[in-house]
Amino acid sequence: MADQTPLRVALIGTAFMGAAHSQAWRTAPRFFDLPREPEMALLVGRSADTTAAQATKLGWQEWSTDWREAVSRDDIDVIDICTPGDTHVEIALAALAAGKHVLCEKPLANSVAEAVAMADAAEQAAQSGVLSMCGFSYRRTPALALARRFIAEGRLGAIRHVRADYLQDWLSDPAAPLSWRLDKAKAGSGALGDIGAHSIDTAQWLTGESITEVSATLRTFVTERPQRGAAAGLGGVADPDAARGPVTVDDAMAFTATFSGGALGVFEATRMATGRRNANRIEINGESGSIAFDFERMNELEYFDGRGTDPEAEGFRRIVVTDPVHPYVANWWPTGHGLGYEHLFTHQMVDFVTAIGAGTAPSPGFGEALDVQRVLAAVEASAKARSQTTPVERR
Ligand code: SOE
Repeated sequence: MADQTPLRVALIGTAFMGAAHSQAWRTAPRFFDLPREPEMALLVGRSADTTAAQATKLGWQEWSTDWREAVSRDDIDVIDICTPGDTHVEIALAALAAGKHVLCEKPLANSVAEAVAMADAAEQAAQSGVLSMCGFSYRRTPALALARRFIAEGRLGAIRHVRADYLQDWLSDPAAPLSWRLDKAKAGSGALGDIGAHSIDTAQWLTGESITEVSATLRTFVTERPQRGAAAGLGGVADPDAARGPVTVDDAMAFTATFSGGALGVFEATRMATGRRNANRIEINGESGSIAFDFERMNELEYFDGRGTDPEAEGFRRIVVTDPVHPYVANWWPTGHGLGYEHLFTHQMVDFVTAIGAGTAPSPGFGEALDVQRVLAAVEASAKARSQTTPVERR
């Protein structure tokens, strides 16, 4: 008989992702039938004051400032890692060794070596039924899940072009402060790993193909910034009196790629595209059709069916992805009422808990997340080598 005991969760991290995951753990069992009911047992953070306040606000039973407590307690089943990348490997390895299921935020780690260690540990733990997943949350956007279904059904035919650009602007202002996302030691990389990793994962997941080679450029436009004062929004507010410090990651990246099926990929990610708030966009052109998506219009998917019999009426059509026939949508609102960013995380918990209940591997597992990590590393290596750069001749 299926295990119907509650699934007791400890979440590590109290900031943006900690809050997003908290609402998801709370909401998932209220809107979806889950094999086990998640219980929000323990919230872990660095500062006692902040963690206590967030635990009350977000609905956690207990709080702690020591993640090792979460890993060593017998009454915890899941460790949910929402901390900066430099801490992922240590927490994940300890949690897997203690027999806890692990959900880890993206990118999986700060280096390929760390990601390999995590993927190996996850593979070994899976043999005793301990499961792990990486939080590439955009996979849970109904419109993208629909796009994947279309591609898997063969509607687009062989894929020729993948064009993915993830554009944000929260670092456009040179006075925006330093935060951990600008520190290579903590974040691993900048726009590349923070948001480019989403595009890489989405592209490989949608097409079912992997990126086999890249040619890349990384750019840092603002090399020094004021130190962070108070927390607010994504990066916090600058402390006007503090000394400035170095930005050690990329502000923007661009690369071309080859996919295993032969498609040509063009990727761009930046947190300095003024006016683009969270434009996570992807367009895929196949021999018989295309899809196009922009997260700023997340409830819509553009679809071109080139196999039609009416050339006069041919063109992209805008599918409003809010019908019960669409992925994840049936459990929400009446047709046309739309979903938001937070729903991706709710769907992520639904998929994770469903896999735990069924004892099947959740996706993306750490192995798939390692594939993304390898692309991030190749992009950095290519940008450093500049092997493909040819100067333009000028008179
Ligand atoms: C910041 O760029 C950020 O919060 C990313 O870290 C998230 O992964 C993305 O979903 C939104 O933007």
